[in-house]
Amino acid sequence: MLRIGENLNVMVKTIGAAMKAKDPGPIRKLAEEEAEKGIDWIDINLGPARKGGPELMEWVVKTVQEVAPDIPLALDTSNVEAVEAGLKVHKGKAIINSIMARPERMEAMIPLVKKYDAAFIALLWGPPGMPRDENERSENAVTLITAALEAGIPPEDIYIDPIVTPVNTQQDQVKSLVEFMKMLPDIVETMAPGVRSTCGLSNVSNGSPNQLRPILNQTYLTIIEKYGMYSAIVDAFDDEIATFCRGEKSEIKKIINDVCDGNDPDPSSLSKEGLDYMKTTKVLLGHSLYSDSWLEI
Ligand code: THG
Repeated sequence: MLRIGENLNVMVKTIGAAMKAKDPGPIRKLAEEEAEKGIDWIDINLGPARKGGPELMEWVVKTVQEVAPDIPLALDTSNVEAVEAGLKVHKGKAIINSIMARPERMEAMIPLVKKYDAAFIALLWGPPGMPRDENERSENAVTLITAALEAGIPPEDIYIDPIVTPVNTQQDQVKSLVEFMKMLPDIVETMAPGVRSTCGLSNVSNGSPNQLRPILNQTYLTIIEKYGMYSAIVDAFDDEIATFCRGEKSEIKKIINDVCDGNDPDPSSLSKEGLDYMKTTKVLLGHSLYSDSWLEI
């Protein structure tokens, strides 16, 4: 699974301050460190960037590409002018993060994808907001893929993001995303073979106890990878998640995959660690109810 590094974020104190002061030091350092970690894209998250968004995006893109020229960037802001300012100076194929399935967002941003030969993350957020289930996710995916194809965007430049939600408050949505991933290959095969996918992985563990976030993230990554997830927005410095993304951890992945296939391993054959991954898989698939103490049950 390919990785988009989430760390270059205006919400991070040192980075937000460096952006405000146009101090390139901390931004260069973080970009170099993400590059050393072998990240596939660096996400540049400016948030809404209402004031000075275009100049800021232009400056950050140039600053990052000076030290990490071989890594493409994901331009993450709701400010359309800032996205275009970034695309203008970006070298290589940028990804716009993201375009929602809303007419005004698609009309403003899909032409930019075409004009700058970029890619884009198709966020399955519809006109009424968050999709309620896998069927609404499918509708929004069809809307976005249709609009992109009409604009002449190649399928390989479309990354479907089914929207990961926290399991502690929206367990049904976590399951519905998995159901959607099972449906996505049919949509892609009939409409546009080559369409890819991505997601903000750590959303799944937002609000869960800190020491339990890694096992939730790792297990969910393995489940959605089984159903075809192509890439994920992750912490570039989480070496364990990187190990999972590189295709290692095959023993743990086998336990998770077996549970997904309905072939639950015999609990008495598993180590404590193996049992924890089995329990976590059941919670993420909605087979057992989430609580902060799910591993102790
Ligand atoms: N899909 C797409 N883009 C996205 C998201 C998504 N961009 C934003 C977000 N979700 C992914 N990016 C981040 C960036 C930073 C952090 C998490 C996700 C982060 N998290 C800390 C944590 O998880 O502990 C701190 C959180 C906090 O302070 O609240 O830093 O889903 N297309």
